[in-house]
Amino acid sequence: MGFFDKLKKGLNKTRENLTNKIEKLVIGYADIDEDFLDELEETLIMADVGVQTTDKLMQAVRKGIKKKEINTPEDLKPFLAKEIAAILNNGEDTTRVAAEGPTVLLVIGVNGAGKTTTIGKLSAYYKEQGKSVMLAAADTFRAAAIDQLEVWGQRTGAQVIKHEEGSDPAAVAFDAVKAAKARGIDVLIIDTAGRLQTKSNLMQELEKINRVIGREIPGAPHETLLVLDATTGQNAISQAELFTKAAPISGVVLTKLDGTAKGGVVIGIKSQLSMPVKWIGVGEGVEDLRPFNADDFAKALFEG
Ligand SMILES: Nc1nc2c(ncn2[C@@H]2O[C@H](COP(=O)(O)OP(=O)(O)OP(=O)(O)O)[C@@H](O)[C@H]2O)c(=O)[nH]1
Ligand SMILES: [Mg+2]
Repeated sequence: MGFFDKLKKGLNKTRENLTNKIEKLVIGYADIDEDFLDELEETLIMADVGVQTTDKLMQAVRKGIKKKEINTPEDLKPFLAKEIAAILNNGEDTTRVAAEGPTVLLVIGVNGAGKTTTIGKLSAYYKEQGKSVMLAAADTFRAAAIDQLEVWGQRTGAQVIKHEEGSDPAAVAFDAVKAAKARGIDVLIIDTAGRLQTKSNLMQELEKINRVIGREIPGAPHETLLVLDATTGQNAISQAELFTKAAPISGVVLTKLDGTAKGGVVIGIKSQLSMPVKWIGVGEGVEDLRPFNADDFAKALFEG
C-alpha cells in the first residue's frame, strides 16, 4: 500500500466523524437555516477541529452564503474542503537544512507521543535519500530509551551517540554535535525525554541542550520538532502551547493518525497555533512517516 492509501485508510475514522456527518447533514436539510448551521458547527467541534478554528470556518460559511457561493446544503462540502485546504496550505512547511555541515533536528514531546519511533522513521527517510544519519540518545532518563534508539540505529544504519542512563542530556547532545561535525554527518537527530510532570526541569534541560548545540553549530538546531499524538485530540493542542514555552518549535510531527477519529486536530494545530505540521505518522512501520502534504491531506479527508 502506498503512503496516500495508508493516509486515506488511516483517516477513515476521522472521515466518518467529519465528512460523513456533514454529508448526512446535507441530506437531512433541504435549505440552509440556523438549525443546519448549528448542527454543522457542532459537527466541526466534535471532529476535534477546535473551537477557534470552527468559529473561523463558520464565519467563512456565513460569508459564503451571503456571497451566494453557498446556495444549497450540497454546496457546503466542496466549500469546506476548499476552506480547510486553504488553512492547511498556509505557511512555509518545508524542513530547514544546514547550508553546510550537519543539519540538526531536535525532537521533543511528552512521554509516549512517538518521539523515538519518529526518529527511527526519520533516520530511514534520510538514509533513503542518500544522507548519512546520526542519532543522539539525549533521553537519558531510562536505560530502555537508550536501547530503543540503538535498535533504530541498527535497523536504519545510523550511528548512535549515547552515555549512561541518568547522565546529562546536554552532554550527550554536545558529544553528538562534535562527532557529527568530525565525521561529516549530514543529519543529526536528537532524542529527548518528555517528562511533563517536571515542567521546569524539562524547560531548563531543553534550553541547555539548545545552548550547547547552538554554540557548536551556529543556527542549530535547524529544526525543533514537537511530536504530538493525534489520538489525544485537543489535548495535543494544549501540549503544544506548553512546549512553546520551553523551546522555539519549528514544526509539529503528528503521530498515530492511523485509526483515530481525531485527525481534525491537524486543522486546529495549523490554524490555532500557526505551527506547521511538517510530518505525519500513520503507523508503527519504518515507512509510515512522510512530510505533511496539505493537498493530499484535504483530498484524503474529503474524497473518501
Ligand atoms: N499506530 C501508531 N503507533 C505509533 C505511531 N508512532 C509511534 N507509535 C507507537 O507509539 C508508542 C510510543 O512511541 P515511542 O516512540 O516510544 O514514544 P516516545 O515519545 O519516544 O516515548 P518516551 O520515550 O516514553 O517519552 C510505540 O508503541 C510506537 O510504536 C504511529 O504513527 N502510529
Ligand atoms: Mg522515547
